[in-house]
Amino acid sequence: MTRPTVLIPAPMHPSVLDGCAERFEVLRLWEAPDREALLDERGKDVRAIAVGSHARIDGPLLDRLPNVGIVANFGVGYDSIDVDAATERGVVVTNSPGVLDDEVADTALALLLMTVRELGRAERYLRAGRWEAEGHYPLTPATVTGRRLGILGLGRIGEAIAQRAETFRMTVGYHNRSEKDVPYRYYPTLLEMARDVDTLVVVVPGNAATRHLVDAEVLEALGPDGVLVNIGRGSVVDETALIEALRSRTIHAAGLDVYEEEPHVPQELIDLDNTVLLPHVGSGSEPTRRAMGRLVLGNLDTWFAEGRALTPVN
Ligand code: NAP
Ligand code: 8YV
Repeated sequence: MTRPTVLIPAPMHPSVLDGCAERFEVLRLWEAPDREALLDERGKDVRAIAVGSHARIDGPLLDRLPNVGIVANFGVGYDSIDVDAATERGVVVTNSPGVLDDEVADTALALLLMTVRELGRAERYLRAGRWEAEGHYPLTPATVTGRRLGILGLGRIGEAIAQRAETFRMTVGYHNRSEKDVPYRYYPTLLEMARDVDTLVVVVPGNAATRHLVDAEVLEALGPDGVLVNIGRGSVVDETALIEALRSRTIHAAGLDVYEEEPHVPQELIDLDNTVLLPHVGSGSEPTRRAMGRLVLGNLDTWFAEGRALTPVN
């Protein structure tokens, strides 16, 4: 029996590459000497796409793959996929929700602790021999216990962050488009929440509706004790406004895992001493990435066996 053909546009976790190779005929587009020729010659054979590394999947690409039925994304965020274009062409898009919530929430809390308690800087101080030469690292002006946390995007990951924040004795509020049945204060607007909290954690999806939701006005409302953590998507925060707010101490500090133009990180953010910058590692452990990979393979298996997907988004 011939095996279905799956297109993989960009490198993915080895567990997905190996799993696909066991099940399907795989076209590894990024390794093709002539990608256009591969798409021209084999496009009509492709029945599924497995995609990671935030590779762009759009209408013009889908038009070259007339028999594709499913795009299985490695990641819960699917902002690199034009879902409307997929839906118009009858293509199902899937993501990998749920299996990474704890990892990403842990990273968000780590980022908050590192930012408020300056732990990265303190470690660099020790490694540079300055403890012995100059004495104790300066006391941090702020502390984590008792902070007033506002979560922009109380979804799966947001709730895992809220649970952790409670154990740090923070008060928790949130802003979503709709109120949830949770024991946290709901703010109908982001601005109202920013005025009321001193810590803003961003964990909404990146899309046209969330683009630059965190702008100069929101940062001003967060205020001089304010700490911003972005573990969601870079596009949600106006990076130019953030740099200015950090430089002028309109807010106290920021801890970031995601950026507007990844992997580019503006030099201004790197030069500032009130930033903690991680290279999009929120879900980046082997166990969690393997769990995400199993969901990608599970979606493909279920699609080919039963004509349905496990975690469709359209
Ligand atoms: P989720 O369960 O769908 O939660 C998203 C939340 O955002 C929902 O509660 C939703 O509530 C709210 N929301 C959506 N659009 C909004 C808007 N325009 N204004 C205000 N609130 C809005 O998603 P999740 O699994 O928690 O993941 C969230 C995002 O985290 C992903 O999309 C991804 O971009 C990011 N992420 C990053 C990493 C990393 O490595 N840094 C890892 C995983 C995920 P309403 O629908 O009521 O508005
Ligand atoms: C990964 C993520 O960095 O799930 C997401 O939305 O941002 C992260 O888990 C990514 O998707 C893997 O390429």
